[in-house]
Amino acid sequence: MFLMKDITRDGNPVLRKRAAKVEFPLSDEDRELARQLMEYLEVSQDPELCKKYGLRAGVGLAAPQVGVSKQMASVLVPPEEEGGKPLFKDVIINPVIVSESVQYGALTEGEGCLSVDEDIPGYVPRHDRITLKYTDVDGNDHKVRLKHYPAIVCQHEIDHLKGVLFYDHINKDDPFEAPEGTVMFS
Ligand code: UDB
Ligand code: ZN
Repeated sequence: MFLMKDITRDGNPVLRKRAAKVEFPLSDEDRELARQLMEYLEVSQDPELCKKYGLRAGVGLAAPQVGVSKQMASVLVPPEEEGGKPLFKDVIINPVIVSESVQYGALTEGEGCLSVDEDIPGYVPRHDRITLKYTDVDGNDHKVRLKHYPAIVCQHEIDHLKGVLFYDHINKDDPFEAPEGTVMFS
C-alpha cells in the first residue's frame, strides 16, 4: 500500500516529465500499479484508516506521484451525500481531453496537491466542462463528459502526466484574479 513516504514531492524531476503512454494489454506490473493508485484513494477517504496510516485524504493520484512516469491516474470523487455513488471513480489510462468549455471553473479555496507540502494560495482556473477519453484497466475505451469538481480533479491529474503542477496556473501578479466568467465553487 502507498503511504505518504512513497509520494514524490515537488522538486523531484519525475513530476516535471511528460509521462509515457501505457501499452495494452496491461502488464501485471501496470495492473498492480493501477490497483494501488486506487487503493490509496479508498484507504485515505476512510477517516479511520486515513488517521491510522497518517495519510492525506486524496481525490486523485497520478503515477508520477509515486515515481512512475506513465500515463495513468486514479480518480475517486466521493458522492455528494452519504450513501450515494461516487461522482467519478476510475483509473484513467492514456487520458485525452477531446473538448473543453470556453468557460472556466475554479475552486473558491484554491487547490493543493499530495506532492506539494506547502499551501500555495490562489485561484487555479480550469475548464468548467470537459469531454475526456481514456482507457480503463480492462482495456475498455471511455468517452465521458464531466463538469465542475470532477472535471477539475481530472484536469489536475492529467496535468501531472504532462509535468504541470497546479500553481503553474495561478496568476503571478494577482493570485486571486480569475478570468471573467469563471464559475467559482467549493
Ligand atoms: C487532493 N484533496 O487529493 F471532496 F475525501 C487534495 C489534497 C491535496 C488536499 C490531499 C482533496 O481535495 N481532498 C478531498 C476532497 C474531497 C473528498 C476527500 C478529499 N488532491 C489530489 C492530488 O494532489 N492529486 O494529484 C488535490 C486536488 C486539488 C483539486 C483537484 C485535486
Ligand atoms: Zn496533484
